[in-house]
Amino acid sequence: MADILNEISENLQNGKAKVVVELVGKAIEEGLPPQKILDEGLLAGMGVIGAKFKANEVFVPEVLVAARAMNKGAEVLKPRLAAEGIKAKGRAVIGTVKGDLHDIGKNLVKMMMEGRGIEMIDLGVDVPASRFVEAAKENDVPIVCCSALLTTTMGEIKGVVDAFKEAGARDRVKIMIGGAPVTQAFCDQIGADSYAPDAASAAEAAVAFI
Ligand code: B1M
Repeated sequence: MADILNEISENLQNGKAKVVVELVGKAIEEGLPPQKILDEGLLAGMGVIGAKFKANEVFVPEVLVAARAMNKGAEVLKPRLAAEGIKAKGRAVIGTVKGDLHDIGKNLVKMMMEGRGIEMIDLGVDVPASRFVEAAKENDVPIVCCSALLTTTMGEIKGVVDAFKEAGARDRVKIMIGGAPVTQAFCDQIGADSYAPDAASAAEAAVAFI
């Protein structure tokens, strides 16, 4: 069992998206729990890449292909990560804030929320604050999710909170936030509604709001 998870992790680190997709499929067939495949295969591989990136042992191109393999592998898991038997109705907008191109965490949050029956309007990455407001209004959604992975872009989340205030729409939405540098203290400080440290708790909180 550990072998296939290691293989997933190693192929992800080498950016072999096609092999990762095949191995994730095989792990599912072998009956491994999807959350285990995600945590100990895909995210374990991403963790190694993250540490090597920090230590200047790998660079942006290697990280990009690993990220692509991560997203492809996660797509295979998507239908299986849905919590069985639980159906929450509702819609939410999600995006990575302006200046930030990281989308793996956002995609996982989206996936987990979809798994809980929430229809997700994905604005992608590098999303200006005004776009979050427009999309929430256009689609009449009660939840807005912001992701930020850089210390230099997490301040943009405050921009989103302020943009909703300026548009007179702050009380119509719950603003949920997350991403590696984001904390509960930051959430309280900028006046967002909810901080989630991971995708599963974000989905849990969204269901509770709805
Ligand atoms: Co970037 N990068 N990166 N990078 N990158 C980090 C974030 C960094 C920590 C690496 C490092 O130095 N150790 C560092 C930031 C340092 C800092 O700000 N203090 C960094 C840097 C510096 C940069 C560049 C500036 C590098 C450069 O160009 N010199 C550059 C910036 C580009 C930009 O955005 N403008 C850059 C670029 C990139 C790539 C494009 C190469 C690639 C992104 C590809 C992609 O996303 N498609 C990349 C990657 C992959 C990383 C690391 C290695 C991995 C991030 C990741 O996907 N983690 C990262 C190192 C690390 O984090 N250890 C790093 C896995 C993911 C599942 O976790 O996103 O935290 P995470 O999501 C979690 C939770 O945080 C939470 O749930 C998720 C799942 O449980 N969550 C939410 C996330 N969003 C949420 C929203 C919610 C709720 C929960 O709303 C409700």
